[in-house]
Amino acid sequence: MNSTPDNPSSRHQVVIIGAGPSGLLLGSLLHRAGIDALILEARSPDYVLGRIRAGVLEQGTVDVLTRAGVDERLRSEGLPHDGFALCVDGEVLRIDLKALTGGKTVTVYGQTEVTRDLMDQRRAVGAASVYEAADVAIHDIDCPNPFVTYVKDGVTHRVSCDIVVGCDGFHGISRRTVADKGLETFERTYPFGWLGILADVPPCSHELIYVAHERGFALCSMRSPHRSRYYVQCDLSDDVRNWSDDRFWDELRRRVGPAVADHVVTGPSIEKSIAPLRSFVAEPLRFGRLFLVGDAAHIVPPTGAKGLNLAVSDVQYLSSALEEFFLERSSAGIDHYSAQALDRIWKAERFSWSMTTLLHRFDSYSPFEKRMQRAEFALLRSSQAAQSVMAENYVGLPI
Ligand code: RFL
Ligand code: PHB
Repeated sequence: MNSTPDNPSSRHQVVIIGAGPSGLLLGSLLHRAGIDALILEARSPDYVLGRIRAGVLEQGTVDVLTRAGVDERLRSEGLPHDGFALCVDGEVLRIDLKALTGGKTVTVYGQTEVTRDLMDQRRAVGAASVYEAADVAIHDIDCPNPFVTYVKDGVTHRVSCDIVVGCDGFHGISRRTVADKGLETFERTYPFGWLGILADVPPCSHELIYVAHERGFALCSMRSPHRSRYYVQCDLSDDVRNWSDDRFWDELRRRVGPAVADHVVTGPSIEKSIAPLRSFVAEPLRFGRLFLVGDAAHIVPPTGAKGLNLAVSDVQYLSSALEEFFLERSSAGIDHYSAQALDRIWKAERFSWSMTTLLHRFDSYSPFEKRMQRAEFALLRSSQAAQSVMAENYVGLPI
């Protein structure tokens, strides 16, 4: 998988830190434009592919993946969804995405598969990647010739470049590198997590079901007609070891109610994990020659299925800006990147926060706040305008 020479000193136009979906997609779009980028990833390819995360792709995301030339499997295996269901205290409301948005839909296709398709493409074109790169550090971003150092197999490498892009996720080093350079952060943590399981059983419904129940939120999702993804809201302090498969299935069935529970097919889990929920935005997204992209810059709670989709819109904006920079010698695009991406990021943050607030059980809520949650759902049930706003956001705002 490593495809860069063992030379400890090299030069590339762009160094991308992180080979998650953001880094790989940016690498793909730049390669297609003839711009040479090296990707440095801390983990192994198998580790990266082992992370089970997002599952819903907006049409805009599918369009960008198509432009990157990685849409073949997505088109044959992705599941188009015209709507989803909200089930609040036993009452069901279907959000008809297609009717409410004038024909737009979403595609269910796992982040793991997107990453695999991008990795396969990168390997096939022979573009440079270094996996298991340790101690990655970014230097001189205020100069036109920044450089990045890393250690591989005990040897320190130095890569000089024109541009560094931090695609290294929430815990990466890129954002930390600029923490004392005027970076401002905005954050909300939520007092609960999502316990998720993956199981090779058919989904309980052909569409996703988001459930608000007095015992807590639940989500019925899928990866294919034979693979289901389910989540239940859990305590932040909880541990997956407290959750046998039987306990998970029992809890899920209680929350989804009898009508749906009858269709839940149970089976052994093949993955089980707890994810905390967080809203987070860093501003700005550019520091000299360093740009922040995807989870390195922002986090949304998964309730609106926006994390991966936002990463893709960042990549779309930045790849166009870098094409302008390298091919047309214009800085207009890179100067505009931060403001352009943040405009869309904040709208997705708002949507993810509002879906999270609507559907979860907050132990600290007063009776008034609980009535507000109910009133929000009552408005949705009675107002097509309210449903349209939800649908428009769910299918994705324009990129
Ligand atoms: P990623 O996927 O975190 O990839 C970052 C990559 O950078 C590497 N890295 C480093 N490499 C070199 N040097 C360093 N110092 C490095 N530090 C880190 C990491 O190993 C990794 O390979 O960020 P990216 O590419 O921006 O992609 C973003 C998406 O992954 C993310 O938005 C979504 O997965 C968020 N998310 C979900 N989004 C949804 O839309 N629906 C979901 O159901 C959903 N579930 C999730 C999620 C994120 C989770 N995380 C981050 C805890 C569930 C979880 C558990
Ligand atoms: C998923 O299938 O993992 C998934 C789907 C929709 C969400 C979050 C996660 O809102």
